[in-house]
Amino acid sequence: MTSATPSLRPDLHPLIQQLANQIESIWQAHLELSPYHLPEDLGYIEGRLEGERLTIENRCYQTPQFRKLHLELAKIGAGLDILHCVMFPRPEYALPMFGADVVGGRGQVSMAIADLSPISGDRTLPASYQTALHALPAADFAQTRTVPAWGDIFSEFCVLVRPGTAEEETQFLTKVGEFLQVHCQQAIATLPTPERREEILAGQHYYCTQQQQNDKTRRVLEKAFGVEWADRYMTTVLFDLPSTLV
Ligand code: BLA
Repeated sequence: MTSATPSLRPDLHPLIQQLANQIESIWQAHLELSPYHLPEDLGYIEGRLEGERLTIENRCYQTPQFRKLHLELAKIGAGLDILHCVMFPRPEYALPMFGADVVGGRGQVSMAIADLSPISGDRTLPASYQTALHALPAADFAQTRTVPAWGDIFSEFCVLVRPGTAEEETQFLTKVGEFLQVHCQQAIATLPTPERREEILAGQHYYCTQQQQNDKTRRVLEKAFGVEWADRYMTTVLFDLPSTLV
């Protein structure tokens, strides 16, 4: 899956480059990827934030189990590098939402989060996920970060940290790899449950509306592209609500 668009990757923090490569190679190894088309002006975007250049690069795929796999890389001036990734299951599959966000730059990562977030009516992960996730080696980070108020969507397995050393950056990379291996293996073994569609859609709606309340993301996008553009981007690209008609 190569593309002719310019790539931000070599300019980004090494952890972000490694995560991006790992995410795409696990997707390619486990899932049947086909293209997913974003609104045409939103694939590769350039703006300006307080005189600094903001560049966003999006990669999107779909698969039989996932309506959208989204990997986004962004660079703001020389100091801020971002990786954002969400896997949106199709509403026929009672699968959790995988999400990751890493914010870094100038040699340091200030925030790294990865989770498999439940979307079922009782807000718990499927039993098979719980078993697989409990069996993973425990990660140990010196600095965990406080979950913001809108973060009630995250599971007990959520890793939200400020990795302080190269060893902790590697640990985060490993944890994301483990989450993705579990998720892809579980997803391809899961049968569709169309009778749970309403419940699944409601869970995905709640996840997206909570994520849309992340003021830190919104502020960065508003400063670079304006209030209306930021709102459109957050609600149609980052956290679009699945249509109830599809
Ligand atoms: C935090 N997200 C942040 C921060 C910035 C962004 C600047 C603050 C970093 C810090 O405090 O050190 C910015 N993130 C962006 C931008 C984009 C982006 C501009 O993705 C896109 C262009 N966010 C997600 C996903 C999750 C997520 C999928 O996109 C989780 C699965 C979480 N981001 C998340 C959380 C915080 C954050 C929990 C910390 C929020 C806080 O402390 O208030």
